[in-house]
Amino acid sequence: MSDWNVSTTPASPSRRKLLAAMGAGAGVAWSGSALAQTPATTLKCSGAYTDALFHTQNLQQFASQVGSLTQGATKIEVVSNSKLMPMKDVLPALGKGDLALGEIFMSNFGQQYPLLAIDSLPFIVRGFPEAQRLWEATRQPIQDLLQKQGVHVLYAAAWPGQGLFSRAPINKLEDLKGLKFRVNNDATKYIAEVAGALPVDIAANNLAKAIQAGNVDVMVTSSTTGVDSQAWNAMGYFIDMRAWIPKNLVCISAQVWAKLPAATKTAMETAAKQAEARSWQLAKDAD
Ligand code: PCA
Repeated sequence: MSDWNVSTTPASPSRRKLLAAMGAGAGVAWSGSALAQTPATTLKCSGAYTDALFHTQNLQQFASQVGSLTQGATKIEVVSNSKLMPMKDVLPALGKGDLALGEIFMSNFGQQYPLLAIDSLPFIVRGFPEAQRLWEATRQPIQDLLQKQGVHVLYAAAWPGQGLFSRAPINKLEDLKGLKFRVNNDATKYIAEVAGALPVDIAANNLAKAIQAGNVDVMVTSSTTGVDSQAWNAMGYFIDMRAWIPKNLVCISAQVWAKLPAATKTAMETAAKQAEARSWQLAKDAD
């Protein structure tokens, strides 16, 4: 396991007291002296989006809640904007234990794990309540699938419905022919191919630059990503299709998870539950 993703520092005397109190309160079977020696652990978390985006803010809130619930014993350092690694590398890195935590766009991994493409099938859900039901129905198999890859799912975070942005009006399928169609999963790639467009795979954090450079004519994404990538500078047309409501998954390496003290696991589960509930509300508000 690389040490740049998990680091430890000695516990300060005041934190040691808090740790001892927390351990006792949570019924954790650690002695005061064992806790006194427990170093603070910092876990790095790879975020795929800009600081201003609601997903990153929610992730930061999750991280700071874990910090406060563990009285500073476990700190999560969110590194946003894929500065640690490209999002496509996050799942394998978590599986190998080279990365502690990370946020991924679930359907981006649909080619490798078809189950992860389930929330990006067009027109399967017609709104947030149905999207939530789809998640409830698929959460367990998705968790089981990723667990086998060495990845423990903490929470899912929804995006607003996906619409079509374009430089020129799109009235029929043929209007997409030959256009540079930005893709971020199998669903968008398939649509681009069927329409005779040119699929260009661009991560969300590189989208603003790509649009500005003229490398994207059309894309299917949320209103929030449209704003985040300043799509209006180049794309004056938007069809509010709400074709699917995809999700991010925030995950921890199963190797890292297995080594966490029980109280930290409980703190992470509590914070994850709240982050998941917040994300659905944030997605609705942002739309
Ligand atoms: N924005 C991200 C994922 C879905 C969305 O709305 C993107 O376009 O990659």
